[in-house]
Amino acid sequence: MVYYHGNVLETHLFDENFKRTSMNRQYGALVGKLAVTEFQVGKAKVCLIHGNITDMDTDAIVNAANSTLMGGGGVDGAIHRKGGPKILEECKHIRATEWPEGLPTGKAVITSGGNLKAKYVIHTVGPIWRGGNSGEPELLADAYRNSLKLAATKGLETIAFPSISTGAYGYPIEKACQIALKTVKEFLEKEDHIAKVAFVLFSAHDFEVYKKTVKEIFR
Ligand code: AR6
Repeated sequence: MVYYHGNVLETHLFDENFKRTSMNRQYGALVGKLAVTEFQVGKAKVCLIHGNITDMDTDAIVNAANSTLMGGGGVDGAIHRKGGPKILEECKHIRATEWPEGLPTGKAVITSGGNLKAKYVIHTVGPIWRGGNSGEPELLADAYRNSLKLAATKGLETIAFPSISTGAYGYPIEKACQIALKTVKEFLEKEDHIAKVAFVLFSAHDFEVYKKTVKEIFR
């Protein structure tokens, strides 16, 4: 079933044949998840996916890391577990050469994807939520913007984001989601090298919040 809300194409993957054919070609391993919502910004497609980012076969997936770059829990742990030791080795090299004191909040660096389907992992550090008056919105926007800039600089065309800062770092999902969507929209309006941005939401609740917010921001 396909629905249009303005420029938002909403596709519900309830039909088995549809799942195996057209969505399979577009989203590969991701089918089998509940739903994908897709919309257009300039030449780029932006989609919302309820799923696991480590399954993505985009050029890059983004890791919600911490400044040590040495791994952790949440999406960071999942990426390192599935991607294998090569990613950590490259992170150690980045720490030793570029960022001996740790990667500052809002910055981004890139490693290979190790054993992941994605060719690269872009590691960024989102802000820890401290009530909203400690520069959190700007720093969260920086994390998205710097990840996109790095992808564009490397000539990458497809990139997948998790919901940065909304797990262990405690950023309220409704507020973080607005920033994530606005920052990506503004970036894509100015930059035409990126062809697809996916937001991969792990929980059904986060996916619903993104679906609701996308209709406000992209109406
Ligand atoms: N795919 C997509 N999203 C995921 C996955 C996954 N496999 N696993 C978790 N999420 P978090 P943060 C979602 O805590 O808040 C780490 O320990 C999760 O549901 O991973 O930026 C780092 O090392 C949540 O919505 O990242 C840092 O120390 C979102 O990813 C710290 O946590 C972000 O949750 C960073 O905290």
